[in-house]
Amino acid sequence: MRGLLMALGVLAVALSPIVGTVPARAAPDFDSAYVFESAYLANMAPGDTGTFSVFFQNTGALTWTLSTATQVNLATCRLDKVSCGVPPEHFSWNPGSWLSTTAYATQSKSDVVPGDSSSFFYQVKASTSTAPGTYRFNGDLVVAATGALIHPEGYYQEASVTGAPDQAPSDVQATIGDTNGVGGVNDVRVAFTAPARNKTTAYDVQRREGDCSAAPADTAFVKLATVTAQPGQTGTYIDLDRTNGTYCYQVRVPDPIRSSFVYSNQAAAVVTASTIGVVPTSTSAVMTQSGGIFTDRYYTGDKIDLVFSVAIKLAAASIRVADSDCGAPTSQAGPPAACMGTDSWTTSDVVCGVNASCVLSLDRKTLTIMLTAPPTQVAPGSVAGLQYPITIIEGHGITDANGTAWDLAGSADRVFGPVGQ
Ligand SMILES: [Ca+2]
Ligand SMILES: [Ca+2]
Repeated sequence: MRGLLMALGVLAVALSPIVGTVPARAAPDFDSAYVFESAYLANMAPGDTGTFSVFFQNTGALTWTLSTATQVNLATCRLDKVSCGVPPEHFSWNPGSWLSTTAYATQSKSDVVPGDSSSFFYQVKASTSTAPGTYRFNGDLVVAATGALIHPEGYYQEASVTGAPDQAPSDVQATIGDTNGVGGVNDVRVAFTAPARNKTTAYDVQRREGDCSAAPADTAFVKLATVTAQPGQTGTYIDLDRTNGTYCYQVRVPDPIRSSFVYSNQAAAVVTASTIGVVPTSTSAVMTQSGGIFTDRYYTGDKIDLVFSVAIKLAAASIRVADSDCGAPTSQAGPPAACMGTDSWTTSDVVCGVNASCVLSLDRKTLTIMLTAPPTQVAPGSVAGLQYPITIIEGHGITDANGTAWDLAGSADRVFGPVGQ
């Protein structure tokens, strides 16, 4: 036996140069070559999802065919690059779409003939609690049916997570008050809590005309101010002197990773009592008392109440009135009836402090005028005297706090008399 073994050993040595010259062995059934991969995922924020893809070429003899014994998977490997077909360290990044607990993905082409390539792609999701850092995902191709590694390459890709972005407030509220004593209840106070975990202390307060039906990024939102608020503290902004209307407020903070913003909830404010931009009109004109001297005409002792849409002030106030010599006006809004032929109105002036006492109510919205003497006639008209109903055709020295004149033509009621009307 010993001699024979020796002889075979000599034979083997003698034959080995000959073996080296035979043609290359045929390709193994399964083999692969790494081709390329997608870029690493950078600047992911907690909660973000990204996709990795990698291409491998089939350099073996068999076609890789899905759902058969020759299906090829991209198996998961641990960070040591050699422990494959086991759950990887970062399995928690599986958004639920990985092929299994031990494979990221299968071949994306159903058939990959020898020489052809296929991608393998899968998603990774950074949970909201992921700490900033770089996370590596290792893998290699395996025969799906057996888990056998085809040609270990040490494939990996990486995802980088930055710190959690700043959050927008979630408790924005808008309340209306009279902060500066100008223009009535028309100051909108926007208040919010700065999220406790934020790094930023700068919050943009935005306003949009109209209700809160718009998308946060709607360009109709305009920035009013950048409010400083420490984490966990309250930020406030007061939007002064709004005109009447509906407004939508929101707060945003920059999201530099996405070159964008994150937005708060929206809060609407409906301003109804502002006098800014409101033209004073009379909403009611009623004769409340007759002087008793005449029952058919406006005369000494008659008292009227004029109610205005906003608080008013008086400065050498007077009104000019026209009567109904040409017929009654068609509505309480006036004007006096048009005159036919030679008919004409009687017109007269009522001047506060001269032939009338003029008193404003506490809220300055009701003006009570009592004639202390006959109105001062301007034009005699067709019939002597000021026959009811009376229409106010001019007002002087009766304005809102800003000096805006009483809009007679736009008033709902400027006709009064007889008493009770
Ligand atoms: Ca105000
Ligand atoms: Ca008359």
